[in-house]
Amino acid sequence: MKIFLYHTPELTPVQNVADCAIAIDVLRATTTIVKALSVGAEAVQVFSDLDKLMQESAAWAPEKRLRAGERGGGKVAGYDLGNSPLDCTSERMHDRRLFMSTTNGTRALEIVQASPSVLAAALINRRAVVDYVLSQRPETVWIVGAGWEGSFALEDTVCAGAIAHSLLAGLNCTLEELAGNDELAAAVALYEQWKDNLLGLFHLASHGKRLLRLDCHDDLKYCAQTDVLDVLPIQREIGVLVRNR
Ligand code: 3SL
Repeated sequence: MKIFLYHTPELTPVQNVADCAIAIDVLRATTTIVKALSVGAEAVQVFSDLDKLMQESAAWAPEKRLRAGERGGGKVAGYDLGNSPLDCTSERMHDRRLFMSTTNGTRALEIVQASPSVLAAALINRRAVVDYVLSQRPETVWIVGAGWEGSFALEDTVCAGAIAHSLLAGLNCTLEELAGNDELAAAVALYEQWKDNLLGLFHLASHGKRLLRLDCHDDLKYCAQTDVLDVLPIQREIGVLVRNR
């Protein structure tokens, strides 16, 4: 197995696909997707484009859908929700499809949607993602960070490092054997340095600071937890993620 890390959708190759693609937007899209599925959402359907989301979701009965729209960290006017995992309660989500568009996270999922196996990962479900990869043993794995508008993000990189760190133990191999590019090796080093203070790292991260300015302290705390939900969002059809476990 070789794992390649791409820090942003813009840096991700488009001329071929990996056997397994893992999209990460720890702050906060993939954390929200995991949480929504954990409390009973029927599926999460992702869009980079807000107009497309409106068009497709209009075909669903209002009591069977929720629309989540985020731009610049804030909720888009006219949407039911923004992008906080803390808004995903079972009362709200139960048996509904969450139609979701965010600034970067849903683009990360979209860029890898042609892969035969597409997963959404965050720190909260790191173990479930690792277990799936260990059970399937794909030859090539791409981890794609959402970043922020084309730039590197510490929180996505540390999560990629957390996944790779756990895979190294599970596969009993060396970093040299596992790492497909330098980015992956650097992500493991970042995780090793910050694994006991992930919330501290989020306070240092530029998007963490952006969310703190928007009063999202509790979101940061929630997103900084590791291995707390045994939920694996996996793509069932293009753009539609369902709970695999
Ligand atoms: O960029 C994204 O996709 C979002 O996750 C950003 S935010 O955390 O909702 O501000």
